[in-house]
Amino acid sequence: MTWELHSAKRLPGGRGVDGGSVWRWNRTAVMGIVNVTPDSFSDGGRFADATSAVEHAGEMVAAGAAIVDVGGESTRPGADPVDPEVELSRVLPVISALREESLPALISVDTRHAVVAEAATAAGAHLVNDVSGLDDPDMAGVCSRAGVPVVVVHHRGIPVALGDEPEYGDVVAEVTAWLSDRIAMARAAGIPSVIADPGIGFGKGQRHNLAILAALPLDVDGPVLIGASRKRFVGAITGAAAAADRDVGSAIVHVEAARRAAAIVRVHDVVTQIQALRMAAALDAAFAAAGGRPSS
Ligand code: PMM
Repeated sequence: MTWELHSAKRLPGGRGVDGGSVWRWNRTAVMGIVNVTPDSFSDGGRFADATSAVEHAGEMVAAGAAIVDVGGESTRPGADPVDPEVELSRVLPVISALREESLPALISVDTRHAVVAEAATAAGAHLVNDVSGLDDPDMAGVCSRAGVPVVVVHHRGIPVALGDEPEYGDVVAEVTAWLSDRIAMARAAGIPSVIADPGIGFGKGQRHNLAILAALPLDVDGPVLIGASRKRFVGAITGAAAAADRDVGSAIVHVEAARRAAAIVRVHDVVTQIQALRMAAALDAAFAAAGGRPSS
């Protein structure tokens, strides 16, 4: 499997074309999460100041992350929306510092606000990770003008309703159709590449999350990103009440997503995830050589 991202900007590790670049990869890439927020549900605000966020990003890249995702707004259930000015004051120093260090990884900005995406891409972010999937009417234009790829995330209600469990008729069909619409919208606006994310946990309960994972690879035109890291359904299934204790369960979800052609997995614990992906790839190769995996 080979995926590619196109950008008008130079991408670290990308091949230069027409002033821009193409970034190709053929093993599931790991995106490391850098939450520059005081109230993150998953890492409790440990990286809320720019210095520790930059250090943490560097460690994740050293451990094998190909992308670092810098976010300044918490999407945990019950979180208050953050003013874009505040969000910018959190993410810009981190993005600028990472660019100054010439970090050998793509820098993504996790935001649903076009003004934040605009300033972040001007400061050097290579990718926009939009958890609202282009809901902001200015977002598609901003990403198109910046010439950067975008991640569109399926959601129902951000951020306050994140924990709610809405009704779906056929969750896989509805999420797939919605993603296809947003991909078409992004392409029509001139965004060079689009990554589709079914939004694990975004207005979805355990059965919805599991149904989506079981339906991978989704029938969408483009690379798929899965972000299950430390989410509530992982805690519910494994019995790990504290978010920080959910890394093994999260890694297993992402290994299975990788087996089903997820192009990117978004994680907090890069070390555990990289080990799990490497081990799974070696075992899959060994099982294939021995005649396939046993069926259960
Ligand atoms: N989840 C969160 C935030 N950003 N972005 C993408 N593309 N996919 C996700 O599943 C996703 C995201 C919420 O989790 P966090 O607060 O631990 O970052």
